[in-house]
Amino acid sequence: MRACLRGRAYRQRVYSDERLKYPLRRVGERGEGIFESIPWDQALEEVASKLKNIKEKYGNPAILFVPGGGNQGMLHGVVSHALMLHQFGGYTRMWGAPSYEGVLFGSMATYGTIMTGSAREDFLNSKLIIMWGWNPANTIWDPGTSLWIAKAREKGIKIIAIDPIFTESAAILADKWIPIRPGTDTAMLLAMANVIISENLHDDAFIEKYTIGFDKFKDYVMGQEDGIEKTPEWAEDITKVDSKLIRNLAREYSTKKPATLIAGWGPARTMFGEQFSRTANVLCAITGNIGINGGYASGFMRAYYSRERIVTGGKKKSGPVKPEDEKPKKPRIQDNPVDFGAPPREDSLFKLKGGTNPANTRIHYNDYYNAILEGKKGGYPADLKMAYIVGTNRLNQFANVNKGIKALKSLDFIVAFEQTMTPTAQLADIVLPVNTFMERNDISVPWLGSPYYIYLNKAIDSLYESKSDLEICKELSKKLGVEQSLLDLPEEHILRLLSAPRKDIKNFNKMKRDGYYKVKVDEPFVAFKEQIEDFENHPFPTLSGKIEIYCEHIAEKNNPLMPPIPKYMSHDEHFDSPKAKKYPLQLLTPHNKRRTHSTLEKIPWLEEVEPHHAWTNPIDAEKRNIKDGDLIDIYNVRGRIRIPAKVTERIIPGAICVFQGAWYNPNKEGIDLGGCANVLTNDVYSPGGAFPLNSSLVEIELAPNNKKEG
Ligand SMILES: Nc1nc2c(c(=O)[nH]1)N[C@H]1C(S)=C(S)[C@@H](COP(=O)(O)OP(=O)(O)OC[C@H]3O[C@@H](n4cnc5c(=O)[nH]c(N)nc54)[C@H](O)[C@@H]3O)O[C@H]1N2
Ligand SMILES: Nc1nc2c(c(=O)[nH]1)N[C@H]1C(S)=C(S)[C@@H](COP(=O)(O)OP(=O)(O)OC[C@H]3O[C@@H](n4cnc5c(=O)[nH]c(N)nc54)[C@H](O)[C@@H]3O)O[C@H]1N2
Ligand SMILES: [Mo]
Repeated sequence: MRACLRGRAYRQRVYSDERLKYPLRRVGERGEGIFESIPWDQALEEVASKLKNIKEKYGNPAILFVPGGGNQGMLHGVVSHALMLHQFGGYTRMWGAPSYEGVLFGSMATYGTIMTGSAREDFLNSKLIIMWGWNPANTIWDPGTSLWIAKAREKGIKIIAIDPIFTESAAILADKWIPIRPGTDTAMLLAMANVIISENLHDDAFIEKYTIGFDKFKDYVMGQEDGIEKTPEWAEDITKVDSKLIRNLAREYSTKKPATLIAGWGPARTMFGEQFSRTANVLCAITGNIGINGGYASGFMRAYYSRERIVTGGKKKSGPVKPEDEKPKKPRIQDNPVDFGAPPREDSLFKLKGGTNPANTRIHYNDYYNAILEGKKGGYPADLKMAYIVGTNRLNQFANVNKGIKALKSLDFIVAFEQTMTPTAQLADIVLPVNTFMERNDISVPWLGSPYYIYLNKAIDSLYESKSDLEICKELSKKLGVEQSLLDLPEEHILRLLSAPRKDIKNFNKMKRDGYYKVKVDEPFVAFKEQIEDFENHPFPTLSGKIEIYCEHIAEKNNPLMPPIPKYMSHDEHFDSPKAKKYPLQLLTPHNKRRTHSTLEKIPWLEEVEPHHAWTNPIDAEKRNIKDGDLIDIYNVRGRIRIPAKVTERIIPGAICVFQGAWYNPNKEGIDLGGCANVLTNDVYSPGGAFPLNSSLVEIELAPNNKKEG
């Protein structure tokens, strides 16, 4: 394992002047950014008294917990705060993960599980690898991913990248780049299915034995259902991908068995993103590429790193489970008392364990500004009075920043636990300095399919007056008068307790000594091997026990925008919507190599890596008289940002790319000179829960005077 460029630059962040040094209290107007430093005890006293007052006056649901992914360890960050607040009676929480909600829905609907990935080593058994909206050279995914793809390429395995952007992965890992119009991938996948079915290239025996609903899908794909056959020619108009190319790729994918189709999370971070994910899963199924070495089921793409923990399938485990309706015996991180007894949301896949995220919560994470602004009158479950913000630059990282400012300003109280003065923290009443993972002990757990636990041992003492989340919660608990049986223990003791249920960690002391622990496996994991090899004893964990091309659970919802078989649909921020006349460009907001979201902004070494520019194709630039390096405005009804243009053929015409994570920094007219993508994105969500952060229409123009300000 090697650190990525962000890991290597992290030391500059630890010692950065941007670090918060003392507890701060707002003195100016909210958002003005004027604070005074105050002693810790006083700051925590104030937070505790606000929490108690609001609880007394309005009840726990008036407290909105706003957690984020700033810390990925087992203990610090969100975990400590959630455990404490549960003992305090809970809070209103939100459902939906921006990373993957559409993919989660698609994975659950098709397979009934998120454990659908395979070990990276297995790439070497494939004959063709399609990276569909996936850029691991930049986003890493788990350590070793790029290395294994590079090894596959060395071995002569053909690798194709399908992405509106010529990404780092397309450039260095792939043999071929297929540019595609954003948000239209489902149409291309359907056209591939059309070719495969028309030319009888599908795997009949596999379909018959392991899937349900193929006939209904076939009717749709062949045009029986709606009179439109989903041919490559039909898809060419929509996707801008040559029909011959679609036809050839369909033939190649279905005949070069085994083949790997990796349907990424980026194309699913769109309106109807769940349809993309489901259609890709269906393509894997009808070609029989599931449960075999060198094949790939796509889906959520989580892989087991330990044979012991394989729980998919098995007669007892599959089938419906009860919604979360009982109070558990011991406090657990996921158990928020405010949610106990709440019935599952109608639109969720609540009959499937893990089918939604989580099923008994009412406010979608991308809808919470409306929830704050409208409260119970607007049909939301609570009138929200305070925001408790931990480990997230929420304002910057979620859609519709301008609405967010209005919503956050309307609250009675905001506390943020942060390391730097982010645009979100700027809006808080109290900002508390948290230390970094270099200044405390924690354990990071494997992401998706990696076999590595990493012991994040404390390297230096806390800088300035910063404290760890655990230390803060220990003190705040006392002031709140809540009993903390778990949090009161010493840090290492808690870590031992939290890692105990993870049977993969066979030797805690060894992990601590070596700094990491690699889980040993007999053979690299391949999802659904048991199902395919011994179906009688290992049904799929869906309601039918089979791969669901048609999902009855979804059919029951009777929602045309959530069809029981996957479909291609347009929406009002799509290239063909009436809005596109005024705002003709499709905005992409992917993850950038020089930041982790908004973390690591303002780190000199990383600033050198790539300036924050808007990527625009020469065809679009020329029409608007924009030259490389010109300062441009990117705008729509939600707002306006001003950054330089990078005119490049690395992006398909009609699309524009503003990497997410740059810090919101408005001038006096409210134009964002920082180039925060979420000034332009829409705070709505797809019927399956996907965050449409890659589905916004915008227009661009030269900035007045074309000179840099601010
Ligand atoms: N460097 C870096 N790495 C990270 C992160 C980071 O911030 N920085 N964040 C981490 C986190 S939390 C997550 S969730 C993951 C996210 O990982 P991903 O979701 O995979 O990352 P993205 O870059 O958003 O999207 C991947 C690709 O999808 C493409 N894409 C977007 N829309 C479409 C579309 O409509 N069609 C097609 N075909 N392609 C499309 C983008 O151009 C991009 O190249 O990354 C993780 N890794
Ligand atoms: N337009 C657009 N927006 C996106 C995305 C996209 O693709 N497009 N991707 C989305 C995705 S996938 C994700 S996961 C989100 C991520 O969004 P966020 O979870 O908000 O991630 P960051 O911006 O990295 O903010 C994390 C914050 O946590 C702080 N922090 C770090 N460590 C700790 C700690 O130990 N304790 C505490 N209390 N704080 C800490 C950091 O200083 C930082 O400010 O962004 C989403 N936003
Ligand atoms: Mo994410």
